[in-house]
Amino acid sequence: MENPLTLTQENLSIISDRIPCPKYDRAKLSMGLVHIGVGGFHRAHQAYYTHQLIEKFNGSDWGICGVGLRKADQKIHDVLQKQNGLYTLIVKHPDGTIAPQVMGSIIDFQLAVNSPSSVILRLASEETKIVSLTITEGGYNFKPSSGEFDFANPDIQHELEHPDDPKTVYGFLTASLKKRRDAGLRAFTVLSCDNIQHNGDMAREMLLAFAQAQDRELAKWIEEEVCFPNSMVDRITPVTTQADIDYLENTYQIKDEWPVTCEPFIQWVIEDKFSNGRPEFEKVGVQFVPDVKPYEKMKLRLLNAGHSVLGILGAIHGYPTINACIEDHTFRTFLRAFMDREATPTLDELQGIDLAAYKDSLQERFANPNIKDSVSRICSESSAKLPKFLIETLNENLSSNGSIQFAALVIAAWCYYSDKGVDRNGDALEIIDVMEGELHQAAVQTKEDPLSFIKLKSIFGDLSGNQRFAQVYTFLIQTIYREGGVINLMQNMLNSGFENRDKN
Ligand code: CS2
Repeated sequence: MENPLTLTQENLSIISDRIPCPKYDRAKLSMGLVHIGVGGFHRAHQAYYTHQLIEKFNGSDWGICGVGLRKADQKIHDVLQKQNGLYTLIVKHPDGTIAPQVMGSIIDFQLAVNSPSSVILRLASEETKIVSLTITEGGYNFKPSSGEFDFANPDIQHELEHPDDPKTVYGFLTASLKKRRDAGLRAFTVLSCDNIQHNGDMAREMLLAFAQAQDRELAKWIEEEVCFPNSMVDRITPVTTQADIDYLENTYQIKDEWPVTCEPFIQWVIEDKFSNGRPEFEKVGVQFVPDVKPYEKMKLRLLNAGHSVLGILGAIHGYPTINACIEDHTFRTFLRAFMDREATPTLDELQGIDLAAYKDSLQERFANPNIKDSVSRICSESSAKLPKFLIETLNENLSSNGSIQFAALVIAAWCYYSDKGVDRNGDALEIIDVMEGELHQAAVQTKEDPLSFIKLKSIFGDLSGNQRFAQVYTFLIQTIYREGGVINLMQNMLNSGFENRDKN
């Protein structure tokens, strides 16, 4: 048995006898990319594409400097520092094949809370051409129901008054863009990679709102100089488990403290508008298009919403993973009915895409038995996700008098989930949401007022005032509380027992 080796640059030549490792000289890479928010997704997606580009097409200008803005990023900072930015990407195929590979594209990592000034300098450096973001749906600092920038956030207040002591992404972007302007450098591109429709437009709108309040002249420069391409990103990346870490050590004698696992599927569609050059990502399969909007809407409303449909209903029902949900005929059929009857009618025309095949492929991806994507990951931060993934679809169907019952059931189930905090077997649910307290408070009042949950305006807007929705929702929520579950309702809906009730 070989010696377990810690994944570091020094050990790479030995490790490369065990699994594929970077073949390029990492010391020679420039840091053209700075990425804010280095989670599992970034490491399975953008950093993977970048690794491929560097390795196969000599994209040596595009090494990545990771940046963490939150205290919680300390752990990834420490691990990546210790491992010289190296980590293992473990691709898990549906047939059971497992393909681990060491990624080398991240060459530095900086933690903003430790040293805000060095993060500003990195962003302001001439070497930096693109600043990409995965800061989560909640990180954009907009009010979910109105879409306006939330100036009440104390961190935003702080950085408006202290531009040299930024806290949020907006403070860091303005502080560094100001330095670039003053030094006569070109602006970088801001490339959002979050699951938000029109993510680039959103980043632009929010950054400009902030910059206008901080420094009007600078805001004008940003408006003219910075490009914010919209992009659609896709790769299912479950939370890393101890079993993944053990697998590498037991099978390959590699000690990697934080590998990433993912499915084989990967997709990135980006609008081709950049302020300061870009990697030739098309060489490694990225699609550059003039308008990404139809693609992102399709992905958010089918894949992400589909995940939430399964995750929330599955959590209450006691399923731990998305593939366990999909194996259940009722869940699988319910998901398809939601996609066909409620999500699809709201999509724009998609040239060259066979939607039926896309939906089939989602079902297959969700069914991958080796991914074991936990429903708790999917349900995490639902207060930021559902307004984007599900509620917009629901509102459009209310306007067009389309079907609403499938989405309404998910929202009613989310209320029950937030109230009870246990599944149907009485086992505690792992609820991760910044609004957990407010959601619980609103949900526990359901018995007195069936609409109490959907009166949370910051999430649902005026939904409780919509008579048709209120009627459907009241019926559903009362049935869930009476029956202590969702499965009968799901079956009834599929047998069309409820379909007609849903029409005005
Ligand atoms: C998931 C996404 O956050 C979620 O709930 O739907 O993380 C999803 O797995 C990715 O967007 C896949 O590309």
